[in-house]
Amino acid sequence: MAINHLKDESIDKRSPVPMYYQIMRQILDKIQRGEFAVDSALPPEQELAKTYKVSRMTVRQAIVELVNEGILKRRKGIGTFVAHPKIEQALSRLTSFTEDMTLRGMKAGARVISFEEIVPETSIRKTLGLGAGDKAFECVRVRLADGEPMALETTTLPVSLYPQLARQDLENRSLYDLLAERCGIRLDYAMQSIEPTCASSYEAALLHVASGAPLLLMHRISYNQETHAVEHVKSLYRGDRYKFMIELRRKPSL
Ligand code: 16G
Repeated sequence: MAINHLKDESIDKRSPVPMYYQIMRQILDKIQRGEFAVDSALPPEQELAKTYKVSRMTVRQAIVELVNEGILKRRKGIGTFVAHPKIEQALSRLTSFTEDMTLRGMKAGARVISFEEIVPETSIRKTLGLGAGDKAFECVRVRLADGEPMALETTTLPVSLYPQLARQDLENRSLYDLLAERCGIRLDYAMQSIEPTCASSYEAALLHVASGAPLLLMHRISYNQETHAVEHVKSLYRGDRYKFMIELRRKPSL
């Protein structure tokens, strides 16, 4: 469904706010008001340029910014569309991907890309409390929500904790369910970092995004009730599909 033609919109050319930025905000506002509906096509650049009385270059810059923020989505050879709102995820609880998706009424999936027994790199070995020659399983999975790739996870698990773990155990299965049911491991807490990064061409192909697209890189180390590290996970979440929420409370004394 195409979006109705824009009404004449005005841009303040003398404002210190760049023109492309003003256009961005106007488009964003239309999306928020539902005037530009999810999945509908944005009017062509030429038409927007005419409406805002600016060059196509300026319009393009506004669109690129909105694409980078995940608000608009380009479909090759078809056009630019209003993207689905990002998945909002709280960072205050230790949950699994499966639990997060189920909570949203989405179906969680996992496609195993590789499953190997390795001697992990030094920093991961130290984190997991492994000795020099100690082995771990390294499993790379693409995590899917209703069949759409959302994240790429590299999970490292000490072999001694999960001796019988096999590749097929992790195909479309929840690791946390498996750890609880089969190994009796109850996770207690985790330390997690989050930082921005860009998709390499390999990661981009697996996540169905453009090479160089923004991603959120996370490292999680999860501990059991005996404070032993039981998993190290490096996750790459799609920046165009995810938004992380943190609740901040002010201390009464402040
Ligand atoms: C989440 C965790 C990941 C964990 C996985 C287990 C982040 C950044 N990562 O994706 O560390 O291994 O859940 O999910 O949140 P599962 O039980 O569905 O396999």
